[in-house]
Amino acid sequence: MDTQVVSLALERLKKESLKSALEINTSVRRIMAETLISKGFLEAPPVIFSIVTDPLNHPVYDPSFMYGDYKYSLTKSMIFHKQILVQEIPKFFIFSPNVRLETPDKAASGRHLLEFTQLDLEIKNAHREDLMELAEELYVKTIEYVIKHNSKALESLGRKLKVPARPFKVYKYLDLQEKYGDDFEAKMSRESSEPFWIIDIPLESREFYDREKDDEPGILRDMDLIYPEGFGEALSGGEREYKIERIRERIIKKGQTFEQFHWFLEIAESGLELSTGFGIGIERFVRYICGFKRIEDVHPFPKVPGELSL
Ligand code: ASN
Repeated sequence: MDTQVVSLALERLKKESLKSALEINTSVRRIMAETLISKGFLEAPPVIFSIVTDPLNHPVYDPSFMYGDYKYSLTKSMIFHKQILVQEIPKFFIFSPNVRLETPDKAASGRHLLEFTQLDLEIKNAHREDLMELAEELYVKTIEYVIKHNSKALESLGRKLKVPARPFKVYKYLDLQEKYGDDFEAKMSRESSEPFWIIDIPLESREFYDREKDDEPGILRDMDLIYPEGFGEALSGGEREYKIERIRERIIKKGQTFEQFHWFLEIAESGLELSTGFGIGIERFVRYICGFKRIEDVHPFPKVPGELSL
C-alpha cells in the first residue's frame, strides 16, 4: 500500500499536464496579486493554525490539537482574522492555506481537496456589489492573461477558453431553488457557458458571520460565484455581521456557543466596522482553466478525501 502511494506520487510528478497546470497556477497567482497590489491592497501572511477558526456550514473531521493548555485548530478559513485585521488595514489579501478534513464521500465531486489555498481578501466599509465588481475584474483579467501568456499550455491540454462578458448574470438563491430544485447549483453550472452569481443565500445555508439583510430577515448580503461547464463553485463571500448584538444573535440561531468563539467575541465587543470580502479557491480556478475532470491534477501532492496521500 505504502509503496503504491509513492509510485503513484512519482508518476504524477512526471505528467506533462502537471507542468502545464503549474505554469497556469503561476500566472493565476501572479496576475491576481498584481491586480490587487495595483489597487492599493497589501498582502498579509497566512495564519496556519489558531485558537479560533471558521466553523464552516458543513461537518468536517476536527483538525485541532493541544499546545500547552490551549486548543488550536488548523485554519479552515481566515474569516475572523480577516474581519479583525481589516479594521486597521482597510484593503488586503492573503494566499491562505486552508485545511478542511472532508468526509470521504466528497472525493466524488472532483473539486474537493483536504488542503487547498484560497486567495482571501477583505475591504473595510465596502458593500457586496463593490466586491462582485472586483471579483469579475480579477476573473476576466486572469483569463485574458492566461490566454495571452499560457497559450502553449492551454493547447497541450486541448483547452479553449473564452473571456466572459461582464457584468456576469446574477440570480437569487431562492429563485433558482424554486425553479430547478435543491440541486440547482450543479445543474445551472452544467448548463451555463458563462460564470454567474448566486446572491441572497438564506441564513441556514451559511455561517453566522455573513450579514443578514435589514429589510429581509433570514436572507444574507452574500454571494457565490459559479463556474460554467459544470465546474461548480468558484468563490464565496459576503458582507459581515459587525454589531456585537447581531453577531451574538446569529451564533445562537446557528445553535453554536459563545464559548466556541469567545476570542473573536471579545474583540468584536470593542467595536467593529462593516467589511466585506471573499475567497477564491486557487486550485479550483486552475482546474477550471485547465478543464480537468479532477482537481487533484492541478497539485503535485494533492490530498484527496478518503485517500492516503504524500
Ligand atoms: N473566504 C470566505 C469568505 O471570505 C469564507 C470561507 O472560506 N468559508 O467569505
